[in-house]
Amino acid sequence: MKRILITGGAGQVGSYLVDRFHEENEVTILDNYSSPTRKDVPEGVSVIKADIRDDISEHMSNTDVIIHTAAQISVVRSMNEPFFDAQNNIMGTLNLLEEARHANIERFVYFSSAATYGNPLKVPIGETHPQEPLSPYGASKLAGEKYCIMYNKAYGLPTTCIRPFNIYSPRQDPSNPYSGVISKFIDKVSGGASPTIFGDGEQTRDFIYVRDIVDLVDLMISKRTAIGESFNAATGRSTTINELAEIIIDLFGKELKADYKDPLEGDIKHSVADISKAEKLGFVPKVDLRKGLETFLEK
Ligand code: UD2
Repeated sequence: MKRILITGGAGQVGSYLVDRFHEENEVTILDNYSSPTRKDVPEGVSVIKADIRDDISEHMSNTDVIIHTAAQISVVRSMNEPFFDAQNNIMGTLNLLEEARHANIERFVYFSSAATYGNPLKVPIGETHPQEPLSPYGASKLAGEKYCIMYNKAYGLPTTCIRPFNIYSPRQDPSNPYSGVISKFIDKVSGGASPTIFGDGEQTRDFIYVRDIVDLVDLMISKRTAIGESFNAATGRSTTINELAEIIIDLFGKELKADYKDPLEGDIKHSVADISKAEKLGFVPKVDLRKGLETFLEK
């Protein structure tokens, strides 16, 4: 039984972490509820309605583990509002690290992003691949990661960082313009409309179901070897956008053809992770794409 504080606990990833951990642990959500994915709170879970930049020192003495998922998550918004992005993702993270430094924290798990790699020089992308972000979002996530690793080296805070690739879950909101391709395709196809593919559809991504992300976080909390390290969170399998569209159309039993549009400017062609470092920690991605997508039908 640990006392776990989950920042962004009302969000897409945070809410699944709450679900996983709350039965056997004492879980507290810290969220400003600016864009909650889930508004209701599971029984027994406490809520601190606050921003990650607020003074939350009074709560630190009751915390063993911090899982920091709260962030400004939109690449597009970061391009238009880089200060807003940095205030949330850099200053918010630094605030939490400072609070944690003065408390007796067993583990601080930071959600970084595959966006920190920028345009891959080669695939699969291992953790030692250069991190040359192409957006303020990628830069702020990288800054947060650097602070976390530095806090481990300089202050001995037991930090560990996760770099998720393309996460999907039925809780991703398709009406959010910043949502990923899977929620957009599902939204269209389930309503009988053709999915829109940008470019020739031969670009690839490494899609990871949110429950596999939760499994990796669990390992990062329990394994001492995770401290001071960063881990790719992905499946190591690449899927083309054409394949994705086919699977979703098939799953919903529709007779549809994708609608092709011009490629998006700056779109990354191929992205797939080398997950051997996470595998050494004991990570095994369990949900294949089709199985993960089937959970959208149960929604
Ligand atoms: C993901 C992240 C982004 C950033 C980036 C780093 C999401 C939603 N976005 O961008 O935040 O971390 O990785 O590399 O997780 N596409 C279509 N039709 C659509 C929507 C998308 O063809 O209706 C294509 C799009 O052109 C791209 C692929 O699908 O090639 C994936 O798009 P995405 O927006 O889900 O994610 P990505 O990898 O571009």
